[in-house]
Amino acid sequence: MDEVSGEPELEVHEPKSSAAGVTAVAVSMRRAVRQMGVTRSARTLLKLNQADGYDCMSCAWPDPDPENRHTAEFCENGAKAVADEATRVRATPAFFAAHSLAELDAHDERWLGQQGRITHPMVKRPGGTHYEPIDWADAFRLVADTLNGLDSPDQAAFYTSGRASNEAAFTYQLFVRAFGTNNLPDCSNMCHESTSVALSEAIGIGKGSVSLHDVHTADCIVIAGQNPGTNHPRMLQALETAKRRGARIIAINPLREAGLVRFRNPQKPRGVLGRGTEIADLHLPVRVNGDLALFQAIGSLLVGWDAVDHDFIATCTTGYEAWAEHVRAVDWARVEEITGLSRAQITEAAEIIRGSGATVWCWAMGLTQHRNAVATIKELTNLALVRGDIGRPGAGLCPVRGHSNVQGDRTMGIWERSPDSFLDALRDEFGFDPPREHGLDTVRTIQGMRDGTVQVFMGLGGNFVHAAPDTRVVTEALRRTRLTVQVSTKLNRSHLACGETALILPTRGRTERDVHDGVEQFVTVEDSMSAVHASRGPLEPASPTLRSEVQIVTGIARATLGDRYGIDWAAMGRDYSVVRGHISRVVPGCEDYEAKVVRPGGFTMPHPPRDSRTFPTRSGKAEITVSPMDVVQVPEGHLVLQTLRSHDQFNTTIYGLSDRYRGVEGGRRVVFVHPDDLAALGLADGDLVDISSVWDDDLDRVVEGFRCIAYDTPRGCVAAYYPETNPLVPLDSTAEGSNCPTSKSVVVTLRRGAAPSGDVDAAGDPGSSTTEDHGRPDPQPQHQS
Ligand SMILES: Nc1nc2c(c(=O)[nH]1)N[C@H]1C(S)=C(S)[C@@H](COP(=O)(O)OP(=O)(O)OC[C@H]3O[C@@H](n4cnc5c(=O)[nH]c(N)nc54)[C@H](O)[C@@H]3O)O[C@H]1N2
Ligand SMILES: Nc1nc2c(c(=O)[nH]1)N[C@H]1C(S)=C(S)[C@@H](COP(=O)(O)OP(=O)(O)OC[C@H]3O[C@@H](n4cnc5c(=O)[nH]c(N)nc54)[C@H](O)[C@@H]3O)O[C@H]1N2
Ligand SMILES: [Mo]
Repeated sequence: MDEVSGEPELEVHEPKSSAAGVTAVAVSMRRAVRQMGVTRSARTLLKLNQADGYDCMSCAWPDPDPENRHTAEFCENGAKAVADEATRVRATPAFFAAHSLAELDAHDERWLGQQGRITHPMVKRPGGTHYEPIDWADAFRLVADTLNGLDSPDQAAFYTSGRASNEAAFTYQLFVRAFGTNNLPDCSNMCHESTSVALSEAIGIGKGSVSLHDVHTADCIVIAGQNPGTNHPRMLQALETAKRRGARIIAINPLREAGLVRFRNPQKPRGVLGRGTEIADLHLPVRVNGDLALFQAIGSLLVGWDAVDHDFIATCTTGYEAWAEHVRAVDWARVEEITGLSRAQITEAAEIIRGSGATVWCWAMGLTQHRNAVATIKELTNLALVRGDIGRPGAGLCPVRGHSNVQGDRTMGIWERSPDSFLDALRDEFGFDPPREHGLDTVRTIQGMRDGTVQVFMGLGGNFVHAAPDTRVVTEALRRTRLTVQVSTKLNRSHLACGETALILPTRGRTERDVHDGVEQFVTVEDSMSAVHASRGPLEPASPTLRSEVQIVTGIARATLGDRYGIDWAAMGRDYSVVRGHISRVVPGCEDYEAKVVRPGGFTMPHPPRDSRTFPTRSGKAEITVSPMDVVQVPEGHLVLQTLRSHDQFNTTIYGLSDRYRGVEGGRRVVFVHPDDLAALGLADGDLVDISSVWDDDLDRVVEGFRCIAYDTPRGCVAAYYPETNPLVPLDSTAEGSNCPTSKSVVVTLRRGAAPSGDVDAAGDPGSSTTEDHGRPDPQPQHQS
């Protein structure tokens, strides 16, 4: 602790060389008991990811078959997510009366989250300084009147965060389309959108093609741009199973992340006590955004060795010849420069792939958030296709999704560009013709609010202000609107970027029971591998006033639309099986939904490439495509910044200040830099710097007071945490084809900064020149390695 400020002090240690193990179990239990108490912790955690329990909200990794689940089928970070939601702390109307908006805005994101569960619907009136309580009926009326007073339904945008259940998502998109717009931006627009676009074009469906069994039985697993030890810890168990069966694992990542190097399985005594399993056989420390070149180089070697699956290529694909010609001609000098890898390292990877009878190809945000992300993912898909790694056991494409139900939300129609077939099915079920013009995605919604064309913003979950790029721009954009509506469990920064009028509609979470008129309701979710199942929370809701997301959405719909089109919103809000009945008739693959979701383990959605090697693309074949080799351009003296997650956060929710595996404790304003880059800039480990990003408009984008950490990252590539660095990501810098913000390749400069004074200015922010970045700079750093 810092004696003056009472804040913990930033400490930097050597990074860890293995993930999980005893510490992980101890940390999760300690956190859970502190927030929930002993009995509540036991009751809650033992139902997590069980067939008769609820689905963990921390990630979309699938559950094993019901018969193969452990008593404790969760990870450290899942336990933190549960403890965070099931906390006994409450943000009541008295709390909001005691704190003005300006006061709340002076606190950091972690403090906001620590104020506990919001208990009552709250409103900020025009000109108001505080949130005050409002009745549910009045809140719904307020939303309805504002929406109905717009000149056009397209002046409203309806955001979804990927935690919403299928039932909430389905009713929400139905309401939005019945209201008359396709403005359905979602967190996926900032996440795996590049994946959805690339896979839809290449294989005809935007989803991964593997099951958990495929991962267990693969010969080789490629993990590109993903940090499973922190973000999908239960994946490590699957990797360990695969390793024991002899799989070889290639990690492609600028950083040597602990979970990729070694894993100590806390579920097994051997894992707890022993040295653990070596996870990666080969780690390729690729330079940020070097993957496209790397995959083309691997392709070049495979073609040169004739190590491709000619039968599969001939029967199932198009475009092979053009691609083979393109990759045969790769310029190796350029490949080595772009990737920072030697030809020998790349050859070693290609040899492992050549020797593998079945490869699973995994990726996450390290591939999706670059300007050329769609091309990069198509190139990875090319490798899977030429190896015939689709639609056979132990092989396939495995985009590892983030939010626990982000994939299900898309299946349910949360998409600003849903295809006509889906809209036709909605029309046939509900008797109205949904709008056909594509709606706004996340980036375009922000542009619309900024430019005044979007007047109402509603968020079904999430924390738009801190999740979106260009924090200052998005804050100001939201403040220009007439009405902001946030359906939330806990306080976050987005509640402080208010429209003229602002509503907080508090909701029940996954951990909580949902009983209407004495009948217990359940919801359904879909994981990263297309398995759909039921989820039932065990706890009493945080407050009796709370409503479920389905009740809130149907309540707003009823208030706004009355009985337009004769849609029975009240019935759907009362009994979710009515919603599931509609889902079964609208969503392909969900026939007989009610019966299938209650089976233990649920059911798996159809996936033509996986199930029968059929490809619903334009050509009817899987499309092997040619992309020019390119990379983000970094001018002399500049660096490329990737923004990533620490081990102690869930997206914008900051649980604590311990990024244990990377050796950072007690603070988050740090930037990881190669020691030679530090030296070249005249800096040293421990120095404080300001980070500025470079973009061709006139906005100054700077975050201040970041402590440099000399770190094992490729030359020219630096890393810092999201969301503190979101003010640096330019709104207009997005991936070609998917419009996903380029959060993993931001061109920046580092400049020696002034030591923080310790005084907090009016905006509560001593460390940033942008008004919205409220992170306190860490007090005087101390090096301990
Ligand atoms: N505990 C916890 N779990 C989570 C989340 C959380 O915040 N906390 N978030 C959830 C969500 S929504 C998501 S989308 C997922 C995110 O899961 P990840 O994608 O694992 O998340 P990031 O921290 O963004 O990590 C990206 C990884 O990509 C690497 N990387 C960066 N740039 C490049 C590059 O150019 N090439 C390559 N090959 N690698 C690169 C980084 O070093 C890092 O290891 O996790 C989900 N699960
Ligand atoms: N720079 C940078 N920016 C990024 C990323 C990055 O890697 N770098 N990653 C991007 C990615 S992958 C994603 S997915 C987005 C995440 O974007 P979001 O999904 O918008 O953000 P979260 O932080 O997950 O949302 C947290 C809030 O959700 C609310 N909440 C929690 N549980 C519930 C619930 O059950 N119901 C409701 N209604 N609300 C709930 C709480 O109020 C909490 O404050 O951020 C993106 N932004
Ligand atoms: Mo995500």
